[in-house]
Amino acid sequence: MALREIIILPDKQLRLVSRPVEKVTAEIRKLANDMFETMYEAPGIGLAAIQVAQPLRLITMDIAKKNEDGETTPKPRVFINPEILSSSEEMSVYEEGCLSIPEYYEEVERPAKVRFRFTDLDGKVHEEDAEGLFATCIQHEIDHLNGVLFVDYLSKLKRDRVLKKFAKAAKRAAE
Ligand code: GNR
Ligand code: NI
Repeated sequence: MALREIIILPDKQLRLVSRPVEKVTAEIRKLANDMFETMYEAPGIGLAAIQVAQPLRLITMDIAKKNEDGETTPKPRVFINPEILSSSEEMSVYEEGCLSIPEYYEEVERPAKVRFRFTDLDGKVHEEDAEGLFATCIQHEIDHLNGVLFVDYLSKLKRDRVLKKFAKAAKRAAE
C-alpha cells in the first residue's frame, strides 16, 4: 500500500466529472487500497478517487461503529460506479467537512435517506439503503464524482469566501 497526495482547493481537477470503472483490475484494487491508507491517515471517513487525482467513479468509506464498550471496529467499504436510485423527502442537516477543503466545516442539508446501487470489488452489483451519517457521506462522495463540493450548497457569500481563501493561500504558497 502507499499513501497518495490529497488534492485541495483550488485544484481544478476537483471539478472533473469522473468516468465509470469498466473492470475491477489489479490497478483498481491497488488504487482502493492506497485510498484506504490515505483516508485513514488523513483521517477521514470517506474518499473519492478524484481526491487523489484519479478521475474514476470509485469511493472508499469507513464509518466505524462504536460498540457498547466504546471501542470502534473498522468497517472499510468500497463503492464502484455508485448511483442514487431514490432520495427521501425528509431532509437532515450535518456539519460537513472535506479533506480537499481542509479545516472548513459548515452545516449542509441533504435528503435524510437514499437508496443507491453500486458495484463491489468482486464486480457484483448491490442495492442498499443509507441513513444518518452514511446517507450524508455517500451523497458527499457521489457529488465528488460529479465535480460537486459541499461548499456548492452554501450561500454565495459563504462559498465565495472559502473559495477566495483557498485561492489566496495557493498564491502565497507559490510565491
Ligand atoms: O472525513 C470526512 N468527514 C465528513 C464529515 C461530514 C460529511 C462528509 C464527510 S466526508 C469527509 C472526507 C471527504 O472529504 N470525503 O470526500
Ligand atoms: Ni470530500
